[in-house]
Amino acid sequence: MNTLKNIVYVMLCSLLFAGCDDVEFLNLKRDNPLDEKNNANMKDGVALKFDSYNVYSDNNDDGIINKGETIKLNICIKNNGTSTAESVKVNFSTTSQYISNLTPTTAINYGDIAAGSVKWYQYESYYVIQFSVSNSTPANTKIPISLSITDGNGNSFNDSFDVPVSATGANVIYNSFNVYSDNNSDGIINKGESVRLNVSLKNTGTSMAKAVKATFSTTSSYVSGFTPTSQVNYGDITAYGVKWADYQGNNGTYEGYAYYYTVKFTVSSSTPTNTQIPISISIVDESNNTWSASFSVTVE
Ligand SMILES: [Ca+2]
Ligand SMILES: [Ca+2]
Repeated sequence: MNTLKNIVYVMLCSLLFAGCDDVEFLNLKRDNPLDEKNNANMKDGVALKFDSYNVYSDNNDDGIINKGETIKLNICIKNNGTSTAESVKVNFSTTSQYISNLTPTTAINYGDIAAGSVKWYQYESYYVIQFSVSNSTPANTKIPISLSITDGNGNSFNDSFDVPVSATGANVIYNSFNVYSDNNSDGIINKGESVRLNVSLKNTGTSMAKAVKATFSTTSSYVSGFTPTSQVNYGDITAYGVKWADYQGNNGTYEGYAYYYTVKFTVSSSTPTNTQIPISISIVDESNNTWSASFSVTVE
């Protein structure tokens, strides 16, 4: 008899729990942000939150946030409530050590936001905040932006979102050199000559490299008087672009040809024929992106 009693007991329990959906007190409160139906934060029929952002401007104009850039963002706010949010104001801030000069620091007026609607500051292709990203920011760092939102009825809402800092899309490499001058003017590097070379760089990346500088050096024991040892300016190099060095405000080219020189050096008169002279290039842009390149010239 005990066995039968136990079976009946187990069946009754199963029926009770199978019907849990209908038992009010057993239902836990759901919070699924993906269905956008969570009104747990609704106050006076208003529920304000971050919706989306877009990059209005950045230094190299690729719409991607990179280290060393000054960024302007527009930010869209959503009212998930059932009533119009009146006189919405938003204050933006960040705790990121990689961000400086986030402005404005005062609350920004978004005006009224209708129920179920989104609203950009002013208009979508504009900006609401500006900040500088440190040029020491590691790639893939996420910058947290906090929003403190209020409405005209004194209700307040807090939200936040992350903006990613991506590695630069630029990639600068050595492209080519030409002999600008040599002693016997045959355009060939011979032993005992003082040689002046022009050197072009290429950006093989998909984004512009800004304010590129290159430092040239050689370890060859056959070379003396290698100058300059200081940085040479190349200016901005567009995606897929080739550039000769900049000289004193002009871009060092005329109808695509270099008309000045980048480096000069003297080749020892004891240099064996077919000696390779290696030249290293240390490249940096305004955001402290760095690239190493090299090429060699042959003494004939
Ligand atoms: Ca960028
Ligand atoms: Ca020569």
